[in-house]
Amino acid sequence: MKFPSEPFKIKVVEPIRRTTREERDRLLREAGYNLFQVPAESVYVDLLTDSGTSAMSDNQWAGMMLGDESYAGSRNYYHFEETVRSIFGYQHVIPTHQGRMAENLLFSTVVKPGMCVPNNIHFDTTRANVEHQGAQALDLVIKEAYDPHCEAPFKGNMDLMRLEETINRVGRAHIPLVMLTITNNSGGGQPVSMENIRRTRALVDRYGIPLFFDACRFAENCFFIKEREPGYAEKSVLEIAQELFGYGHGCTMSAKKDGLVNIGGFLSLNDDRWAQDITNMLILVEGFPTYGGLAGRDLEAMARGLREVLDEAYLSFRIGQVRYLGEMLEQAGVPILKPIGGHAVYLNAREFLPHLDRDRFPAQSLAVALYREYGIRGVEIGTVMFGKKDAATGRTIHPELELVRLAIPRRVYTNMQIAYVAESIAELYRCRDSVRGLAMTYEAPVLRHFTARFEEAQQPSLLRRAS
Ligand code: P70
Repeated sequence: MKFPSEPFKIKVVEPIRRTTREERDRLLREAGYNLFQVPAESVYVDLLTDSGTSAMSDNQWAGMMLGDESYAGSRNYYHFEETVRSIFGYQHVIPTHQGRMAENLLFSTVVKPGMCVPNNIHFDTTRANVEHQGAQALDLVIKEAYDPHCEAPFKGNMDLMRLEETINRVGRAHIPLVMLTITNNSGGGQPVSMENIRRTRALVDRYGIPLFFDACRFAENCFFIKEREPGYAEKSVLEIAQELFGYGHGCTMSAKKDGLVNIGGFLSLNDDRWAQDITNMLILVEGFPTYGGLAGRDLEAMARGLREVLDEAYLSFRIGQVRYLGEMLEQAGVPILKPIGGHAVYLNAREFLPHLDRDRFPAQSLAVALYREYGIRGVEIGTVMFGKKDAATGRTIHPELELVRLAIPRRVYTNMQIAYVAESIAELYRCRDSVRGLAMTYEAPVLRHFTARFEEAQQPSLLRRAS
């Protein structure tokens, strides 16, 4: 079988509702054509994010019942700490309620105004947290990352020439740490190779700069290393993870992805001084160090999830399911970003809707059409999310790519539902000329994509399907 079938069976089901096209049309108008404003109950297949949307296993739910809700020293914390140490290998383990709090604690402790933090590509919360400290968030990924047709196996890699040039230009004193996001979410869920990580470490060592990972999707990255990098086929994903994290000094993690939980995160590092300062801040803003904004049961679910995510039968199903969607779309001629990412398939909206000018928000228009016609929700990763106004001319500076991300929640949808998504998108592609553009009527000053409002630039499209 080309695509591994599900290595689990379903014990609990959550009903989902089909809506009519008329209903969705009304909901879209009420939501100002912003899919973040559409109630989740009116979505059939929800691919907005893979974050916090995983299905937990019976083993995790059983662990929830063993939650020890003591304020200090809960047994679940010790289990969690031991699990994180055994995979990531860093001395200090600091739980947080989700990833961005780990980022906030780290950056507010070590980043000062005027500094800069290089990364392959910063995710929006890391970028916002770096900038919040008055520092600059620099993206130094290899240039192939911006070519949607380039099939390179490790398009998340750091451009080491640019990294060295940056260190020499701004000076070591202005770079508190270098980060690597695994997998590189903003660049299409692409992995970073072990060789690139090893060489990044060797480079930062010459300047005495610590290397941190944004580890949200570390298991998926390690699985790609096993599949694609010479010398790793015979190693277990756990061994690969241990080697990978061994090249770093610490990591931030949103366990809402590869922790297989609905809420949770952590920060783990070796430096005693940084850990002490971060822990003091944690007590101020998040909670006591043995729970960090979570319940004991959440820590137990996270400890168990971090072990389960390394199961290779799970990972080959997981990566296989995303690939299954991508390959069905490719066969139908739908333009997607290549290679297919670890957690999502990204539709290339400029090629999907070439008749729409970039000021008509092609990726947003495509995401809206997908919801209206089929009840499928993806997320725009294009001008709405990353476009910037040029202060001098008032014109929009567009990001490199105009994408709709279809992020697949872990262990949630069956391959039949994934096939429904592929067939729907193939059908939409056949009538792509009828998709109309949008005009923005409201935008907030920061992170505008969550609350922006739009209106249709022309009459709504009328496709053949009724629901
Ligand atoms: C996503 C979510 C979160 C994230 C991440 C990386 C590489 C840190 C975080 C923050 C966010 C999202 C985007 C669009 C719609 C809904 C949600 N990524 N680093 O889906 O973690 O959310 O726990 O604070 O990808 O990619 P947290």
